[in-house]
Amino acid sequence: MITALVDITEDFPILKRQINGHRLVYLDSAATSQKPQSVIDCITKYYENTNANVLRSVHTLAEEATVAMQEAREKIARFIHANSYREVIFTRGTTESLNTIARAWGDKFLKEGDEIVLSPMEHHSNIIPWQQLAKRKGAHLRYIDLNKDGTITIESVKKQISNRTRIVTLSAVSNVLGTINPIAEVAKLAHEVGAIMVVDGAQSVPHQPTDVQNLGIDFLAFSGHKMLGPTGIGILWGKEALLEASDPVIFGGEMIAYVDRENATWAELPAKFEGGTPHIAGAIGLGSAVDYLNAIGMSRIEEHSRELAQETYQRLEEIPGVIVYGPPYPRTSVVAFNISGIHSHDVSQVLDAQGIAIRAGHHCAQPLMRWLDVGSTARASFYLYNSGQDIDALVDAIKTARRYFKL
Ligand code: 7TS
Repeated sequence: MITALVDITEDFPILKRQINGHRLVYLDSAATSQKPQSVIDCITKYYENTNANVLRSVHTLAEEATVAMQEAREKIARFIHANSYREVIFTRGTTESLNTIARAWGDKFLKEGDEIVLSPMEHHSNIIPWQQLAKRKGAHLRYIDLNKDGTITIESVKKQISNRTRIVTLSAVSNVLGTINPIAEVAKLAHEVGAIMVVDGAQSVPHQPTDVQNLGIDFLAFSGHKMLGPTGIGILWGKEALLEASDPVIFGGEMIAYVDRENATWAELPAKFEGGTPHIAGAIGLGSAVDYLNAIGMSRIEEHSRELAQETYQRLEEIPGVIVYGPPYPRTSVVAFNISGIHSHDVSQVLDAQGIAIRAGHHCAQPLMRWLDVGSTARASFYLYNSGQDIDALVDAIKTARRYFKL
């Protein structure tokens, strides 16, 4: 039996809740993770003791807040093996990070006729910014073919990459299929033709060790709220030289070096990309989440997320009438499925009545839904507080749902 990696009742107050008379079984961490007490306390303590704006005033509180935010930034830089804290930019999350890359690098360097290579398994936030960029520039999108099981092969990537490719962008882990994509190999192919490699790490950074040097990538986007941190904070990491070469996209306070009536020059990294008062409590809270993840160990978390997803895949596939999407192995953290004869929203509702929280819908991946030839799926997603007991609860509830719908 797979056991949770953490003491759930000690560390995750929300998991003590009863939902509709049942123990809460939270299987929606791909949408957002729950938060440990230490992160909640860190945010409260910040507002109780330290709250002030950063990088501006020189009083004690302002200095403490500035130092705390800088410490969080450095922690996050170490967590992903960035060369420097200057490469770590605070954003609102993955969506804002990807949009920023498309604007900051894309608007400056993409030209008419250039190509952007991506996959049909991407989340909308790793499709639409590129669609819009392509429209602005007269560039083209090229989609990598998926295998029947939803995986991609290097051969299928090679087919789309050419000397017209300027950007290759790929999620490291799919939020629907649970596939783990060969990022380092794809990055090499991108670099061979002089393209940049962008990675959507929304579902990978929370679940496996991330080393941007080893991956050999150029930009990485991820969200704090999917890795035990607060909502409204995320990271854009980019190679320093590329960030230096790119233009800022949000103009205003604290992102400038010099301003006169007609012109302005930009601040050093990372401030250049952080116009306006940042989400200070969020940044510090994310630093605290990184401490918590480090204390458990990302390798252990990786093993746990894979075990849970792989076992769930097997268990669901054994239930008559259940269709599971994506490969059985290797996979991590998410398992999307349908029960034939029941709409995924009804599945979700019947499960909720038994205290089980899953997501149903298109998961912000409509091109992938079309590729799967379904309107929607149900999806169970896991994290370090889940256990084999939660899989048992899910399996039992699905069996109950089938009986309820007389299937
Ligand atoms: N990319 C991937 C792969 C994602 O899974 C998500 C969010 C995003 C980008 C966007 O992240 P955000 O923090 O900017 O919103 N995915 C999901 C999901 O699967 N269910 O709800 C949100």
